[in-house]
Amino acid sequence: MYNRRKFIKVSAAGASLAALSRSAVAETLAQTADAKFPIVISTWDFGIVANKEAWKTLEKGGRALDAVEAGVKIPEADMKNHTVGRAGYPDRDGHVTLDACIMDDFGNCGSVAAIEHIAHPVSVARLVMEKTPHVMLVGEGATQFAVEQGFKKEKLLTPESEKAWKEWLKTAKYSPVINIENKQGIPGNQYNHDTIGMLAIDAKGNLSGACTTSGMAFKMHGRVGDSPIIGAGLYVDNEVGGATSTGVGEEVIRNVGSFLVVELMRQGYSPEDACKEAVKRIIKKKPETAKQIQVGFLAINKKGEYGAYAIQSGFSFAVCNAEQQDLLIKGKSIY
Ligand code: SD4
Repeated sequence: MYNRRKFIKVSAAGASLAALSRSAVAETLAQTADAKFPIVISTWDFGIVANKEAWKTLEKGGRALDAVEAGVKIPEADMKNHTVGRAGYPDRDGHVTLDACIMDDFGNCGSVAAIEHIAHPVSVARLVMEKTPHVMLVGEGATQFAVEQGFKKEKLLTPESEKAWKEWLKTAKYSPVINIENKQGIPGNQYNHDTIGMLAIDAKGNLSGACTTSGMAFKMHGRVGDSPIIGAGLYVDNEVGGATSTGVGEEVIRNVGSFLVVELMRQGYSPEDACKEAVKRIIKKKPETAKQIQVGFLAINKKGEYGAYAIQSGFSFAVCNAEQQDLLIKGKSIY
């Protein structure tokens, strides 16, 4: 018979085994020849400089969570970058509203959406995770929380952004263009990129991710995309891997894209195949819409293997590990 004493003994052993197993698994992986970490990967060309910053933490044996926060703060601070952070393009009413989220190896997560006047939304998201009982704060509540935490309230609309917005107002036509920055020659914008999604595995084999954006330029006031939504723009499961997305957020949200990619990896898909399958789901649901838009996924598994897939060509991602700090890879695409 299963008596109470025995049960307590067994469950205590089980508990300590569970506590042990996480680090034990990580250490075992760290020792195997094919384990490729520490490593950090992120979306688009500007991922190179963001990864370099994250690497400073990873190479010292620091935590992946600290690495991804530090990494994505680079494009958030870049005044030439009009798709992420402080110099992001405004919505159609002239408000710069930012979205960001972060997720750690324990499944903790934090997020802010449509936050205004704060240059580093990813750091606010981290504090939502660490200092509140909530996962997500939006709009004025998010700004209020940030100010309470000591963030500086600033005017984010730059002269270039304002000029681009006024130009847009002449036609006021909202039609997200595929890899928009590359094609439209928007004044002041030198990059071909959008949202930054970053995934890292630290030397202990633990994963974290972050995602930050100003969202689709000239969106409706109050519009929130996939980037701050856990499961859509970002998902991390320390047993399996992590995924992040870029592109038209509405289609990613409809398919809970990043969660889907991680679940596919759990079933045995490689990171690239998992991203491809998620892209195919988006296309299958709305084939006509999909032809007109870009969505890309980037993923990494627990072993440090990575891959990406997008609807359209032109999606790039950056990889940084002990061997290479500035590797840029062209993501495969359906079209
Ligand atoms: C959004 N996914 O707000 C973001 C923006 C983006 O390419 O990544 N654009 O929908």
